[in-house]
Amino acid sequence: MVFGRSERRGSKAPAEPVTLKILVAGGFGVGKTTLVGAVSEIKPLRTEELLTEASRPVDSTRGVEAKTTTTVAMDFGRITINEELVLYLFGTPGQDRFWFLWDELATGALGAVVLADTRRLENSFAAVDYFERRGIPFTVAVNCFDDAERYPVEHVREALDLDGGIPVLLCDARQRESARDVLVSVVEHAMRIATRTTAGT
Ligand SMILES: Nc1nc2c(ncn2[C@@H]2O[C@H](COP(=O)(O)OP(=O)(O)OP(=O)(O)O)[C@@H](O)[C@H]2O)c(=O)[nH]1
Ligand SMILES: [Mg+2]
Repeated sequence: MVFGRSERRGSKAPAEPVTLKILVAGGFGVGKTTLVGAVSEIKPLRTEELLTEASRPVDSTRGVEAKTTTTVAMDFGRITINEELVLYLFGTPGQDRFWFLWDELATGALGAVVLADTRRLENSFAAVDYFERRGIPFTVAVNCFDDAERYPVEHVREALDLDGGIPVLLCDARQRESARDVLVSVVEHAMRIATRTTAGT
């Protein structure tokens, strides 16, 4: 959904950029907060709480043993893609018990990133399913953790049972340029779908 664009008729000032809402989703500990923090040009809003011993059996930190906190509401950030386009980023919580927040966060979103970790691909099944059911365009981005085995994107597409048209990319959620490429892919994919729908194909 396009939040808005205001033309300043009769004024020499440039038009305001289009602002779009993008969700950064995926399973527990795949790097959502990291990605929003890496690309955001404003200090990202975070809602991190300490992981407790009691949550260990439920939320496996296998592969991300250094992780001590988890998102309990959302991450928020902003990135200017160019003078015409600004993205507002909403990172979802990863733990299953916060699913009830997703509908609120997804309202008005143009599209989404589903981050995945190939060591725990099953953690991102639910996010793929969520966006498919609601018809929200998404790109799958494999966050390449240093000690994770690398797989070709076509293997990931097969494992997640994705349609051929859904973009699948490899990324490093810690790197600004890499995270930016993922967001541009979401916008391009959503625009392609919108154009097809408008053309009635
Ligand atoms: N090596 C490596 N570590 C990463 C990468 N991305 C994130 N991490 C680390 O992995 C851990 C999990 O990252 P978060 O960004 O908190 O993950 P999240 O998806 O927001 O987690 P939840 O909100 O709890 O679901 C953190 O300790 C990060 O420092 C990456 O690309 N490579
Ligand atoms: Mg998080």
